[in-house]
Amino acid sequence: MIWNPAVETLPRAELAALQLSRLRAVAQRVYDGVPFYRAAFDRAGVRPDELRSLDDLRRLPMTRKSDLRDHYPFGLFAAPMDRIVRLHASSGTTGRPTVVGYTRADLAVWAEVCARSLAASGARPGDVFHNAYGYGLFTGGLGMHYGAELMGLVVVPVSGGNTERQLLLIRDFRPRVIACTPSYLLTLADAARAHGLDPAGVSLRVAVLGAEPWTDEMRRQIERSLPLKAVNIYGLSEVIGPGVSNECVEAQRGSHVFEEHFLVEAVDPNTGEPVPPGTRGELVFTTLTKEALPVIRYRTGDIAALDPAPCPCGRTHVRMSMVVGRTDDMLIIRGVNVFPSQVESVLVQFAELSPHYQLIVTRPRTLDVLEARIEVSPAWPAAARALDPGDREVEALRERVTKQLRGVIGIAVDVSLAAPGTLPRSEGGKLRRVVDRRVTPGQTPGSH
Ligand code: DLL
Repeated sequence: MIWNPAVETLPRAELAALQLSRLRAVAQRVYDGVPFYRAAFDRAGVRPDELRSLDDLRRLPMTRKSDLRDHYPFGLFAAPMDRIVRLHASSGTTGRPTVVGYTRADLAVWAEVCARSLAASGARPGDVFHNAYGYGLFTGGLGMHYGAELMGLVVVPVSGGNTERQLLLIRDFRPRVIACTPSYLLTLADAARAHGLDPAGVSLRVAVLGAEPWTDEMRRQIERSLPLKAVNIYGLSEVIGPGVSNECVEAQRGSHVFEEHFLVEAVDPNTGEPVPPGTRGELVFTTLTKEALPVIRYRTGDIAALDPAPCPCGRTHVRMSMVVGRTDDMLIIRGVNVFPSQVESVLVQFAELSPHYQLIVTRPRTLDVLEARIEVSPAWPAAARALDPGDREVEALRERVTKQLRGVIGIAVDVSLAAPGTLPRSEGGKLRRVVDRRVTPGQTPGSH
C-alpha cells in the first residue's frame, strides 16, 4: 500500500523542481542561522543564492559526525529552543553522544515518513504492531511509534529487552507487524523455539527490520524460520531517525529514499566525488525540510549503491541497496578491506551454523589476526561436540568454513566454533559483532 501516493509517485521532473526550491531555502536558512554553516560555505566560496540546479549541490561543503560532536550539544540547531519540542541522541562509538532536535513540524515529517515506511512494508490500518525498537533517546522506538499511530496501527510500545515478556505478548496479542533489529528478531525466534513454540503458528506476517547492517542471506534465513516478510528500513538520527528509506514489499529491490525530504548522493569515500548509479559509495544526505537540525551533505559512513530506475511498485523515489557496511566498521586487515557482512554471507550458506558470530581482531606482534567465532546450529547433530577439536566431523566443518571465508574475504581467518547460545545476543538494541583489539600508535583499541 502506498501511504502518500501523490508524493511517492510524483513525476521525477516535478520532484526535482521541488527539491531544488527546498534546497535553496534550507541552504539560506543554515547560512543565516548557523555560524558553523556560514563559515563552511564561506570557506567553500559558495553562497546559497548561487544554487541554480541540483548539480550545484556538489559545490556545498560536506558535514561530518565530528562536526556535530564538536558543537555538542545544540550548536548546530537552526531553530530557537522555544521551538524545539524533542531531543534524541545516538550513542557514538566513542565519547559524546550525537544530539539531535525536532520542532513540531519535524515530528510531523518524521511520523509521515515512518507511516510511509510501515505501509510500504505491508502493514495495514488495524494491524496490531509490536514495536520492539528501544524507546528513549534512541530514535527507533518513538520514531516508529508515531508513524504507526499516524497510519492507524494498534501500537504495542514494548521497546527492547525482556525477551520472555515479548514472547508472551506476541502469543497473546497476535501482532501482524513487528519492528526491531534483525539480530533481535533472530533472538526472538530462538527463544520461541526454546519455549517449544511452533514458529509456523506465529501471527507475524511483516517484520520491519533495520538500525544495523544485515544481508539478503540473513533475510532468507529469517523468512525460512518465520512465516513473514522481512523488510528493510533505514535511517539515522542525524537525518531524522528511522524512515529515511524503506523497501517496498511489492518489489523488495532496494529501499526508496523519501526524497522530497532527504536528498541523497553516493560518493567515493576517499575523494568525495559522486559515483555512477549502481556503484557502491558512501551515502550523503541533505535534509530539505528539517527545521531544528538541518544537515547539509551529511556523510553517513554507510556504503550502498543508488538505483534511479523506475520501480515496478510505482514509486518514483530513488532506491538504495542494502548497506554493505560502514566506512568505519570496515576492517582493514593486513591491507585488505573486510566487511562483517561478507562473513555473514558465508556462514548462512552452512546449515550446520547459526547466524550468530563475532569477529575479533588482534595484533599479537606486527600482523593482524582475524578470528571468527561462529556458533553452530542447535539443529546440527554434532552440535554437542562443537568444542571438541579432536572430533572429526567438527574439524571437517571448521576446515570447510575456513576455506570458504578465505575465498570470499581474501585473507586467512582463524575460525573457531562455539556451542549454541554462547555468543552475545542482541538485547533489543544494536549488536556489536566486531571487537577490535589492535593497538596502533596514536589510537586506542575499541569495538565498532
Ligand atoms: O539506527 C535509526 C533507525 C532506527 C533506523 C530503527 C532503522 C530502524 P542511529 O542510531 O543514528 O539511527 O544509527 C544510524 O545505523 O548510519 C547505519 O550505519 C545503521 N543503520 C540504520 N539502519 C540500517 C539498515 C538508527 N537498515 C546508523 N541497514 C546508520 C544497515 C543501518 N545499517
